[in-house]
Amino acid sequence: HAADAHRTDLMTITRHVLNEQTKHAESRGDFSILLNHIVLGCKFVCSAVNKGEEQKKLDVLSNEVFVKALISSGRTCILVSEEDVEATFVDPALRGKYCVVFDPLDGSSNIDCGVSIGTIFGIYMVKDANEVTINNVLQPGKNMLAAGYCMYGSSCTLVLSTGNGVNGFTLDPSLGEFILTHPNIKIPKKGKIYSANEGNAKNWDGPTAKFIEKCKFPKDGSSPKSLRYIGSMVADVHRTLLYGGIFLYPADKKSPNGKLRVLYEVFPMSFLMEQAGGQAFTGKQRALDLVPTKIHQRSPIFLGSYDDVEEIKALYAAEE
Ligand code: AHM
Ligand code: MG
Repeated sequence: HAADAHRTDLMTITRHVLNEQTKHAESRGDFSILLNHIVLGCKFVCSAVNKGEEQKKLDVLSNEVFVKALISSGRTCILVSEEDVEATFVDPALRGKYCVVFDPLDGSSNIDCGVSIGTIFGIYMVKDANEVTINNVLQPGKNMLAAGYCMYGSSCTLVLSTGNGVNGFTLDPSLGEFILTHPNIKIPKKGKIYSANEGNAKNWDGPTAKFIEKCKFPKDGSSPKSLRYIGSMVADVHRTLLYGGIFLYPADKKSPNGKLRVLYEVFPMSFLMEQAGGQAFTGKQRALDLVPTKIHQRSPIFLGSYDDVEEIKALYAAEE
């Protein structure tokens, strides 16, 4: 049976990445090795999360796991983690050409009640291997070579883009392998869901408030959108990617830069959205054009279906 043949011809994430890399003649497999180490970190954290450890422990453990996995790949030179105040400069003897920015366990305030949480990562190439400075990770998101997240939920799902579309892999626990289950993910052009912390509405600016009002009370005869908000970015973005719609963490009077971090939250998710045919906007510009000046910088973010992001862009443009 053709179907059976398909089921036994598994496209693992390793096989997928190796296939993609062989398209580049100059590739020496460094990227595949780096990714294998990231995948190992994801498997480790997935198993720890499933054992039900407490938040505090899991936060620290996940960071340790990823820092060690990345350094031991021998392919990294600078690491930026949400958990560490300063960037880590890899010992010259273990250095490689990639810079990795990551949030080892995002949404960790949700752990103790069992809501999905995840790891988010982005990968840059060092500009000049002889001059490893912090500027290598203060590059706009559009310079990322790859980005992805791993969601620890009812199943463990890894979504990855190496700049050539978006693919989703599900961990098969019996094999210990991520198998391609969602090839070439495209976000619906327009969605029926909006996702925001409406508890902040009192402090929103005009365009954000107008946008959400339109979601609830559309004046063009269309149906109101549904609200879905988990409060765990990986889960909210994952749903947005698969079902369409918009996810926003806007600026407000108290937090003029929003809440989410540019390097390891906003950029990787924006990269994936664009690669899936959606858009990501900061309220001022295309998110991936932003040039960060600090590693833990924050930015407002609106991302999701192409048409839905167009609407918020129009509202901000009308304000100027
Ligand atoms: P964290 O890094 O402290 O976990 O915060 C990031 C999380 C995101 O996962 C989520 O999108 C956001 O915070 C939710 O914030 P809020 O609780 O203000 O709605
Ligand atoms: Mg976070």
